[in-house]
Amino acid sequence: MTAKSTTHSSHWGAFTAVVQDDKLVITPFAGDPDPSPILKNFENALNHKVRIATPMVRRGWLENGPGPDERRGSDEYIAISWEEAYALAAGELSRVARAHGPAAVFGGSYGWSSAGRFHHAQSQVHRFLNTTLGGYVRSVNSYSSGAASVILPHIVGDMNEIARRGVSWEEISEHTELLLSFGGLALKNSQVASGGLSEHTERGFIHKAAQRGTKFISVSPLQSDMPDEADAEWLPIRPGTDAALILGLLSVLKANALTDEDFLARYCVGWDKLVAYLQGKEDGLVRDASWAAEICGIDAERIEKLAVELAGKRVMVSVAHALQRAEHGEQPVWLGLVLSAALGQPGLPGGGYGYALGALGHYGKHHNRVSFPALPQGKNGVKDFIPVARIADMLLNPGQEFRYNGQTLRYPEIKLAWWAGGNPFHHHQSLARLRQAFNQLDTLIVHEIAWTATARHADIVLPATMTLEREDVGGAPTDRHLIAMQPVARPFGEAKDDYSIFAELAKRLGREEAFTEGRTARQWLEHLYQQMQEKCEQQHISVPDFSTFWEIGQIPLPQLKDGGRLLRNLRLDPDKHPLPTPSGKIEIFSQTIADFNDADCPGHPVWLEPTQKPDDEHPLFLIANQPATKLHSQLDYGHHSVSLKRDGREVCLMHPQDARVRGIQVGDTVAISNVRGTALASVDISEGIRPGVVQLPTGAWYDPVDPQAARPTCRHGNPNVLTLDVGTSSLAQGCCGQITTVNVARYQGTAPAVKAFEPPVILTR
Ligand SMILES: Nc1nc2c(c(=O)[nH]1)N[C@H]1C(S)=C(S)[C@@H](COP(=O)(O)OP(=O)(O)OC[C@H]3O[C@@H](n4cnc5c(=O)[nH]c(N)nc54)[C@H](O)[C@@H]3O)O[C@H]1N2
Ligand SMILES: Nc1nc2c(c(=O)[nH]1)N[C@H]1C(S)=C(S)[C@@H](COP(=O)(O)OP(=O)(O)OC[C@H]3O[C@@H](n4cnc5c(=O)[nH]c(N)nc54)[C@H](O)[C@@H]3O)O[C@H]1N2
Ligand SMILES: [Mo]
Repeated sequence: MTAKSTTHSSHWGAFTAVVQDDKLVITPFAGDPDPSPILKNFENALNHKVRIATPMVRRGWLENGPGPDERRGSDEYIAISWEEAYALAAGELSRVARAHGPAAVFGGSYGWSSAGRFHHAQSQVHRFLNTTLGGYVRSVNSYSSGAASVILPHIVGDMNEIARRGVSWEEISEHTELLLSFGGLALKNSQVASGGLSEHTERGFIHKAAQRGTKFISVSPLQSDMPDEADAEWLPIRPGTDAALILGLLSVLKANALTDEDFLARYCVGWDKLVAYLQGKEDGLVRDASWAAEICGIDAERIEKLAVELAGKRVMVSVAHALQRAEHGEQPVWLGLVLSAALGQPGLPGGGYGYALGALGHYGKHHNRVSFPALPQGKNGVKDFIPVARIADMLLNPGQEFRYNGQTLRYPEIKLAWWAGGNPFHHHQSLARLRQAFNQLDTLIVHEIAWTATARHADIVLPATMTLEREDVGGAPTDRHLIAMQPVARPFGEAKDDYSIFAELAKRLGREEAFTEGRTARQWLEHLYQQMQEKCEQQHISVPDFSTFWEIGQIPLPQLKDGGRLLRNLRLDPDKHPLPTPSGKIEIFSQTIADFNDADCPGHPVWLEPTQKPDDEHPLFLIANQPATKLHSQLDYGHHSVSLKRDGREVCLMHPQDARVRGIQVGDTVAISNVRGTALASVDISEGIRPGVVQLPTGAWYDPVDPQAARPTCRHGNPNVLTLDVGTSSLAQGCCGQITTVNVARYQGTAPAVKAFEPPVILTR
């Protein structure tokens, strides 16, 4: 008998899967024009030795009870039964809640988990803590767009409207004459979208636009950030200096009377204040092309020429998420908008500002008229929160004040953290500091599919099923297909899905009904589907019933073509469609932000010198960007990810000049170091990176030689041992993981073997 092929979905694409002769065979969704190679990471994932088979408790925690402990990250684990695990976890949660209240529980649980919308682990944690404890300390914003999501509402009124609901690829391919991209439009990034994507269309649209005559210009330290199809001009900028470049461009436009003064007067406020700053009216410093060239490393003549080239054309300006994941990351986001406004482009077909276009497969897509509902999370009665990337600050400095979006807030005192569906030892900066922070906790509880570094720091580890082992519904508001995610394999070992784990825990806390509402996982899927069906009916959209949907595996959903509507409507009638900003216009100057009085984010965009700049000891910039071979740290042990490592290590990229002076050759192992630690990586050498810059993608599982070291060495190549754990500014407190400074040297002797995918020592009783 041949096994039945099932439909499924992931953040990197929809597919069908079947187990044949004990091998998992994955076939991309038939309608996908450009499927992602990341699908191959599933092939060996189901039974990999690094998966977690049973619940585990950390030895030090079991022996000594809850409390701060330096052994987290290097301790042994004891395999226990589910009954024991439920008793320990429910007991500890009750203890902490009784002794300290729900405001001592951190449930932010940031992370991408898997594509299924019901088993979305982070939503499950939130619902569990709300329904059992009445709340928890949460986190706001994201590692993706920490700075942008705070600044954009102030200056244009809404982030979503100019990012996910921005000008569409379709419109760009038909109308745009020049696409000026800061940070590129890498296809490695747009192959991913949360909730899944059934069609990868970016390559096709970029090709179509280029064929029609769109000129692409990529401002980025890495040439490969722009796909070959764009046939782009590459301006290799010094990392972290785009704000200065844009100020220079604005100066040239103004000096040559190339700005659209009508647009600036009608639809914007504060241009005069920015002009005064450009001309040095406040401080005598003129921010012209030569000033900018000095900072950003692009010739003054090229800056002058670029400004002139932009004027009078249908121009789209895009700014990648990456630029704002750095000190003062708010500024390039603000200035990208100002540049498009100075050119008079917002609201014109194929023109204006596309924040994060190309960074994810959601952007530039049309929106579904109706989307699949999210799992309701209940009500959180705790008011304390942190900007998501301030986790280590919170754990290390309880009670300390911090600034955020004009407010002065205080870090709560956390005793217990609960994490499911995220990997802080992937996503956070300065990992030695993060370890110190987690060591302050009484208890860390983690649900994971495999022994990530986060699981290795947990006190109670609960083994979760991976997506292929359960049923769910995959879909994104920007994807034309809703996918029935049918199980392909039985759960690994004793793994259970996050919902079942929480349902059992809720039962022990006397809150089962509140958490489950009496539904099994399948009944929740039917319930959520039915809600969508009702919304469809109201809009006269016909969709089949749940059982038919499940049988056929996928259904198409009708879409709206309303991308870019916010600025188009503003242009149509600013009185009828004012922006949701205080002035109703684009805020080149924001009185609100000015009144916050934070020197690191004043009332109009500025160039502020970062602390992270090369010096004698750290002569090179490090770019720590998204990995091409996987999503974040997920399935790093998968075939595709492993096949592109070398000696089991992540590969970094250097310019030939930088390699030559250090005696480094392709394939050498190098030590990338700074005051915070060292990452070992294998080297590739290419002219496609700006001299003075090294690139090491994120995603290699943290694998410290000595986990307790103050300056750890990661033998696998995780760049977050090196990155700096500070907020972007007092305004947004976003993550600054993208850029730091380092030294690079050839590794002398035999480099230690990578052990990231070997489980910790497990004792059985
Ligand atoms: N230096 C630097 N750092 C960065 C960035 C950068 O540019 N530079 N980028 C940042 C960005 S934009 C982001 S979004 C973050 C991403 O950070 P994360 O979202 O935390 O990274 P993931 O690897 O996706 O973590 C998801 C985890 O959930 C687990 N998982 C998957 N499915 C399930 C499930 O069903 N149940 C449970 N319980 N677990 C599951 C996976 O095994 C994995 O460990 O990283 C950030 N970190
Ligand atoms: N394959 C894959 N795709 C992904 C992800 C993944 O993990 N894997 N993660 C997804 C997620 S959650 C997010 S938020 C997005 C993130 O989207 P981004 O943050 O935009 O992605 P990155 O790859 O980190 O950065 C894009 C490029 O910006 C360039 N860059 C870095 N610093 C600067 C700078 O100062 N100036 C300029 N001009 N350019 C700079 C780098 O060369 C880098 O390759 O990606 C998504 N897509
Ligand atoms: Mo992200």
